[in-house]
Amino acid sequence: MDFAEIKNILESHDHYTILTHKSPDGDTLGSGFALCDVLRGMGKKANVVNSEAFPPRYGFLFENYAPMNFEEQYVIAVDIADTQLLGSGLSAYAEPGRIDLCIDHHVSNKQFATQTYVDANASAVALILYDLFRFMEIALTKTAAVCLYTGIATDTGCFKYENTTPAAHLAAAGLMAHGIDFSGINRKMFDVKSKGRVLLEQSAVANMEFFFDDRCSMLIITRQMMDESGMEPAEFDGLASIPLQIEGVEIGITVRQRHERIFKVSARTTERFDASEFCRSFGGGGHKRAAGCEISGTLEEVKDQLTAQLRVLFGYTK
Ligand SMILES: [Mn+2]
Repeated sequence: MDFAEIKNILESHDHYTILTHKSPDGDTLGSGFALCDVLRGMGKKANVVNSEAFPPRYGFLFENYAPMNFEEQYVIAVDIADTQLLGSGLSAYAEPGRIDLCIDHHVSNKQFATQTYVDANASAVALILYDLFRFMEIALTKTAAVCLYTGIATDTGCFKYENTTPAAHLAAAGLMAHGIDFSGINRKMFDVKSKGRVLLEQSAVANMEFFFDDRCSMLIITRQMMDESGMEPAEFDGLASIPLQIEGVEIGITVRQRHERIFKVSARTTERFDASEFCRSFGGGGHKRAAGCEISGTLEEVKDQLTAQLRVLFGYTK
């Protein structure tokens, strides 16, 4: 698929539903609302949907958005590598043939849609859309510029991660020219934390565990800790970057309890290890430096499984 084909699709259909992934982040929401804004600007009807309510933390992306009433004719998924990421609220779309087009940047994309555009070198789906809209010669609204900037900024960790490319900076520059409040966006996305979040970080860091001569650190967040923090789900974003902040750590693991015996594992790595490969051994996936998977069992069993795999990776024999 190329941009000309996507342009043709966006021009020739109407009544779009745009799907975003569960536990939504800045890229899926920024991409979804930017695409919706552009489609509506083209005179089309379009809505953005998520498995749950849109998190208030990202409220500035959809403050001017109201859902439209129409019969859906075309379905587009953004930033969704696998139908499992649709979440229970959108699980009906997981049936084959329900999603017409998927625009994504995950190497691990499962090609579940009728047509798929994947650019694994793109820092964010928002960057793909920025380039697509330029190709289509669309004049972006300020709303769309805010959404696309947020998608690129959040997926590159504020232009710090290894996936930050010259293209990401050029797009950010182009979007800044729309007069967006980029410093306000970055403050909201990267600096401001709720009191509950700071207290949760504090207790999680105090109990952080280290393995293999401190080359691996593990942050554990239990249901009880989450309940006590009073945080909304979206506020848990970014916790996974904490273990790798420690000097000498090459693999940072964050284990978050989803249910009694189900744990969501996030891996962050330095250039020495492939996080995506590590998580694939547990049925997950993602990017080279950042990936995730789910493991079931008790916390101790999950930790044992992880350390066994890490032992192999680090080349420790006993
Ligand atoms: Mn993304």
